[in-house]
Amino acid sequence: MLSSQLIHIFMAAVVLLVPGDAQSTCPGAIGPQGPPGSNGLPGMPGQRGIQGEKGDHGPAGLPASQDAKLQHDLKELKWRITRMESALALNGKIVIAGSKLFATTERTADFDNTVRICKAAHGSIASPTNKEENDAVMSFVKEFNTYAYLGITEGHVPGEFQLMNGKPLRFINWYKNEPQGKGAEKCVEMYGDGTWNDKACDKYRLIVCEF
Ligand SMILES: [Ca+2]
Repeated sequence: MLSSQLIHIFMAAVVLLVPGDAQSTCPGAIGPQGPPGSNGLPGMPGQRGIQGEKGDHGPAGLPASQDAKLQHDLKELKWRITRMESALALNGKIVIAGSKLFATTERTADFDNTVRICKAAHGSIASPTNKEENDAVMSFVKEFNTYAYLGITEGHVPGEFQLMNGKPLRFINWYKNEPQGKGAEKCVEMYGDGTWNDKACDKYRLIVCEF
């Protein structure tokens, strides 16, 4: 009992006698809380995360032949293109011959510019390879009463003409006694009757392109 009292007295003495911080031992009254500080600067961007695993393949699509919507859309597209072609052909804007479609700008140009203009239109200078195609070009020559250059030029051998891609001619329709330029007439023009004549390339002829 006595020892217990002594311990308490000792502990009280320790608390009183051990020097401490003045503020902690003599705290003043707490002042009013200040306003919140302004927001700090944004932090640095975090590091890029690890790439996730590749996902599973989606379900396989139908083959085009069995895709009803795709088939319907194709049918619709074909129908619309056919109508558009028919309307343009009706106005004489285009002439369809087999798989080719011929058109004229209704203007004239020399050979090089005709090639350039047709190419710029994503086509090429008219190069008939059969009678049907030749007749298609002829229809424009007759309509505008102006000869047209063809996509046929003289090769290295005088008198030997070929298609622009270098392939030999499988169809020819030379006018009587043509070609007779003997190397001096490198290009070919079409007359009003559809026949061909070798001619210098710097004349102005009707621009007819094929697509
Ligand atoms: Ca000639």
